[in-house]
Amino acid sequence: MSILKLHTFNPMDHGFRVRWLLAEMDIDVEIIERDFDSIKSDEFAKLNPFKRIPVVETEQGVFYESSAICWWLAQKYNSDLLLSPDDSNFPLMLQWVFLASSNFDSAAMSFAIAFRMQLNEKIIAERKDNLTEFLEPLSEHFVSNHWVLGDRFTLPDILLIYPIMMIASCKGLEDYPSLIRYLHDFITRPAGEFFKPIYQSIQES
Ligand SMILES: N[C@@H](CCC(=O)N[C@@H](CS)C(=O)NCC(=O)O)C(=O)O
Repeated sequence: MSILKLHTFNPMDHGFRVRWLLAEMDIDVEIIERDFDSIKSDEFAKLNPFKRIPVVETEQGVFYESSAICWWLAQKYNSDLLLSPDDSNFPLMLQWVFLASSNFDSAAMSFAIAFRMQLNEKIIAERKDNLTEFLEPLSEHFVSNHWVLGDRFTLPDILLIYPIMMIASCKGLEDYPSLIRYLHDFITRPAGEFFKPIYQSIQES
């Protein structure tokens, strides 16, 4: 039995990051599928008072916030997806971890929610427009960099791909071929086996 339990939505949510990281590290996880009503319950509030997922239950306690969970797990299992603080690129890695977890993530979710809930076209267009200031520099970055830190695949790639994938699933990536290339290279990594049926269902939805 796995020592880790991950509360997550079907087909996916920010818990995607945790699942992917664990797959990269070849660590088992027990998935506890949740729906929107169940995460708004008093019972779930005992796990996360903010009533959001993902949440992990571990031998060290119960935690939420996908990027924090990923950082902790990568460090706990000594993953080479994290640079050492002595590495000259460490601050750069940190910069991308926060970029992937803050404004860009919020802007991407805001667009994806509007698109999926079929809010009025003006709102969808506005939220898509708000993404441009992120997508343009990102797209430029991935013209000359294979991964976030060049040739080396690291944790911020796992964090960054979630909002990029959500945008792609809402037809928001068509104008950015380098980001389509990045997404493709990411989801075809060996760790992505578990994800193939999930990705297909997102594309079809
Ligand atoms: N910053 C949080 C975001 C968590 C989050 O917003 N999760 C969404 C699912 S992807 C959720 O629980 N939504 C429920 C709601 O908005 O009420 C993280 O990275 O874990």
